[in-house]
Amino acid sequence: MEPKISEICNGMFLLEGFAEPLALHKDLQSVLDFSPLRTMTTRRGHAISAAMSNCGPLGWVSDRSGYRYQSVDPQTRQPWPDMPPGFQRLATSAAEAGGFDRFVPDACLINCYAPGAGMGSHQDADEADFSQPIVSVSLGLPARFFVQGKERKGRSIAVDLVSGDVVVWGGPARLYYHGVRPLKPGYDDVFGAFRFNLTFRRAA
Ligand code: MD3
Ligand code: FE
Repeated sequence: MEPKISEICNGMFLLEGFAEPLALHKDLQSVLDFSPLRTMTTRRGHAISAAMSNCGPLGWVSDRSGYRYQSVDPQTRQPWPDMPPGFQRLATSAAEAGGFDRFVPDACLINCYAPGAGMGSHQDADEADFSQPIVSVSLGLPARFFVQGKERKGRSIAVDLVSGDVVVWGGPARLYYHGVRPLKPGYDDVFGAFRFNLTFRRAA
């Protein structure tokens, strides 16, 4: 399938159908067999509604001490599982399609949304170098994503993402506030009653 590329706003590129959900499903399953999905909490002790895990050299974690990237899974006390080569290739080629050459992610955060789960407006600002893009891959149930801008106020842009869609965020959009509306129930032939999102980053 010929992927369709559009620039939604400053540096935010939507690559429709760029990823192959069935191929990613197998790799995702092996990663989650090693480092299972779990509920993380915020510094204040509130549960984050998306279940999370990671693969690659660094993983994003949140607990009573706050947010950070670390090389060891706090649950298994082992390094996070390797980033599958198919994940790396996808992230690098999607970034290139968005105009970012030689993107090599060192972190892949896996978010899993059940119906009703969402993500409030936030910035991704825990990484070392904001000139590096972020690549996100949507799998399973569709979701409505929203983007605000440099500040957490005003009108937001809505983007509906379906399984296989990839978004590349660079330039000004890299630090825009964004979030995910609560997921509607449904069923996906590959991923069942869930939405998964893979977020590839250069954290260090
Ligand atoms: C816009 N996840 O994990 S991915 C996150 O669908 C996160 O699970 C959402 O936001 C999800 O932090 C959205 C899309 C995304 C990722 C990074 C961004 C959008 C972004 C960084 C800057 C602006
Ligand atoms: Fe984010």
